[in-house]
Amino acid sequence: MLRYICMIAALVLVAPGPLAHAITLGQTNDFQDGTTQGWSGYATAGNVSTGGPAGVGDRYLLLTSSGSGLTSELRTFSGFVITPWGGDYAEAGVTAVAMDLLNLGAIDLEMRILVGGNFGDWTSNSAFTVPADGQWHRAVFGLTANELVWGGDQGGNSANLEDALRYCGGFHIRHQAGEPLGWRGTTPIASSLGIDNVTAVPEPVFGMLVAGAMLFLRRHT
Ligand SMILES: [Ca+2]
Repeated sequence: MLRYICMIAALVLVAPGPLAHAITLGQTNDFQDGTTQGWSGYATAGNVSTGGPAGVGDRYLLLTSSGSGLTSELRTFSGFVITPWGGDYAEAGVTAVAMDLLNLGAIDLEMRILVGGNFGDWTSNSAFTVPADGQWHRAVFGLTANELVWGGDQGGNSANLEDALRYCGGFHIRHQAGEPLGWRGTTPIASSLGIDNVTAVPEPVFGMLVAGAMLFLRRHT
């Protein structure tokens, strides 16, 4: 029996799961398949059939939190090992993650992302405020050293952003008020949040540089 367990363990260790599901530039979760597309945890997650940013028939992910217990936070994550939001952000050229957010609660939400893994947790330095106005808002969360700060709560691991982005094991989207906190930092709240079109993108400045370079090449070739 032990031999079979070892064989299975060896297969798991060499399986190309993380690579097969690693992040790629441009990947999007639009929730049009009627599922939560792998997002779960901390809040009740469901798929709403209509009312996304594009209106009728545009599905989206709905998080509902109670403020206590297992659903205390407006927070969801895609992780840990086999996830399309894990892997090597640097190699993929992903420098930001954009998404549409809808606050269905009574108070404004302070949204951040958190990149977690064996190299510490990095979270948005500044929160993106989603007003309690029942409208969709487009947020872009940068992944550069100016935009992420170390959570500092993964005891024993190094605060190395470069490594964290090369070996991301879990990607979180959450309401976290006040100063930026790590994985264990929580902001309990009873509220609801819609999420749609979560997209891995280059930051606008990078996109402008690429567009400028293409224009230059067109004019000079
Ligand atoms: Ca959608």
